[in-house]
Amino acid sequence: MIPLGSEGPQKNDVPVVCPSVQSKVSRITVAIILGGGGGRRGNRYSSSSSSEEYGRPHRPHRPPSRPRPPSRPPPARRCESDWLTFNRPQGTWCVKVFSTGGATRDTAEQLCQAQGATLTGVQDANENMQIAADAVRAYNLNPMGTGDVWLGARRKPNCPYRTSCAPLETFDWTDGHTTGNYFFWGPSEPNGIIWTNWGQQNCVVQLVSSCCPTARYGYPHGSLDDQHCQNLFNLYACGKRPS
Ligand SMILES: [Ca+2]
Repeated sequence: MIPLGSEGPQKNDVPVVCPSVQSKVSRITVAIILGGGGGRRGNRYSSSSSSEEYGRPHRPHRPPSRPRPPSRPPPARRCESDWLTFNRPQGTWCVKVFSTGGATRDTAEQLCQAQGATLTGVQDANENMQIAADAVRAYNLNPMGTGDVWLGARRKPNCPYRTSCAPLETFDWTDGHTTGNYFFWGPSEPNGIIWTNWGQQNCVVQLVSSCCPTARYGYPHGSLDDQHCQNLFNLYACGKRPS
């Protein structure tokens, strides 16, 4: 019999032990394996030498490592309290309608940019009606004008005339955030009226009424109209990501 541990087994050596010792060693070996080893993993000698054999205290078994809980995502940024909050698939979007003394589409865009925003697009029907309601709020603060609200849209270059493209394919949203082609056009819009000096109606307004289900031209409250970008209107809708 080779005393256990008297000389470390060499590679390919098979230790010879008596059955009783072998049984005890086997139990210890199993316990070590089941307990995770508690020592140097990969040491081929660790299972054949026993601390019990030599009276050394057991090294405490290291508890199995627990999976770390997933890290919490950063808290969602919120829109300012007086801006509408839209939870779009592509992220949160904040919108507010403002009133001014009369602005072209480009001037309205500059007014939005002065607030870190841009003229907003409309993602869906819910947004469309919430923006219309906010436009009525803004209108009631300064009740004058026609109830036209500048939005962020441009006629596609390949759709210069009314018959060039289908109504839902005629304009692009310009805010860099709105996706899709939800355009709640008024009847017969976008009609692409061409004026000699102003050219095509390359921009878009939303028509709102502070009193009635119908707005200008008898169009439904909240419906859209293509307009000449040079026109002057009092309302404009800004959009931005939360800051
Ligand atoms: Ca029009």
